[in-house]
Amino acid sequence: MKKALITGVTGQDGAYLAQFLLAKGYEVHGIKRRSSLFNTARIDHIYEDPHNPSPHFILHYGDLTDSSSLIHIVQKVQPDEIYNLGAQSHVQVSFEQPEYTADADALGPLRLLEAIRILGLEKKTKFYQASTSELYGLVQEIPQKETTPFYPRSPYAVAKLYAYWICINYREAYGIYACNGVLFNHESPLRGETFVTRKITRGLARVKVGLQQQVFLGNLSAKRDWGHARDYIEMQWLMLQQEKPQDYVIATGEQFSVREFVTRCAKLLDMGLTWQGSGIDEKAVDSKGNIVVAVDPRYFRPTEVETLLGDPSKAKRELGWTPRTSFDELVREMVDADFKAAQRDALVREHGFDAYNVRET
Ligand code: NDP
Ligand code: GDR
Repeated sequence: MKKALITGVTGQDGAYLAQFLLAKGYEVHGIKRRSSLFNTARIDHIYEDPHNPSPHFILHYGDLTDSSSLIHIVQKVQPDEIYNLGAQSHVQVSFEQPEYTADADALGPLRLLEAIRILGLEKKTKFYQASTSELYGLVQEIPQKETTPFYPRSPYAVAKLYAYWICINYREAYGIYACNGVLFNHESPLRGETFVTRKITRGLARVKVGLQQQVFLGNLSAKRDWGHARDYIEMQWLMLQQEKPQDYVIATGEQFSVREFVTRCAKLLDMGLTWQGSGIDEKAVDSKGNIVVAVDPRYFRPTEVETLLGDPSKAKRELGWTPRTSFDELVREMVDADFKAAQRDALVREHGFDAYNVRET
């Protein structure tokens, strides 16, 4: 039985990947952080009681900023594959916490690669690094592919640039099977609530059921290449099943603006929104004249990534990978999930049980 170790197992991709690897017959180990509240909601459905005599899914406390915890876990697990998905993954937050972001996102992967080396696992343990389209930042070529030059535009992206190169350096210097997946934005109903797609699907669903009145957004003109997380984690696994380690761009090859994402969601929710104004006065208004979506400059970034569009042809050519979920299907799945959640929250509020659990974004 193969053993996989996933950092960031409590996050969006970690949850999908853990379930995928369990279905493939892996023994899956995940690293979770200590938190004052339960932080395992995304993996509760695959949780196994630690009293189980032969568990397939095992969680360990650890942190990417804490070398000793990582070395202990890698030593104990002796994984065949490590998927480094853990990160302070919010671009805007990285401007507020640049040093912590560098510690977790740049030095975290270095600590894991060093753990492999210190424990003499260079020939046993394969390593996947969650690299990102944010590396392209101020784009130098359209669409972006494996050979496109990088121009990172945030502390997050600069930290991920270090991670990208340290992964390649350890591959070349020590013969570790280490790969970068340069993944473009991928979303799902499990997406964190403060990333723009989920903020929109959740926010509009809550407006629809009367739980809130407005959604405030930043740059409506930003364009992204949005895919489904479920499709992208399969590629993370495929990258570690090849003869030689290589880096791949994973994307859909299609892009849409934030404004278009709002329009599609509003249509699915039958909200009849129309756009008015421009710049920071742009808004989406319903048929009664209520402002449902407005711009709040607090969500503008000091340096923005205006447009990203990936070219996944290398992944298609060499690994036979193509995304399965269309943009429309992705939007529908997210809207449906958030509408259901909003209806549940509205019911909870109606019955007076909302003191703690039902909050506005
Ligand atoms: P999430 O933000 O949903 O998950 C991040 C995970 O990392 C969480 O489990 C979080 O734990 C954990 N984490 C954060 N800081 C630490 C730390 N110091 N030590 C250990 N664990 C930590 O991200 P996604 O699942 O969306 O993304 C997975 C990876 O892929 C990230 O590295 C991200 O940067 C990268 N990426 C994501 C893309 C996307 O569009 N989703 C695109 C390209 C790259 P907790 O739950 O406790 O917060
Ligand atoms: P991104 O995702 O920065 O691409 O990073 P995010 O959804 O945060 O932003 C996408 C674009 O939307 C614009 N935007 C807003 N963003 C947020 N979060 N909130 C808003 O209110 C808002 N309004 C407009 C942003 O300015 C941006 O242009 C994600 C993360 O998952 C990274 O970890 C990952 O590496 C990249 O995708 C690829």
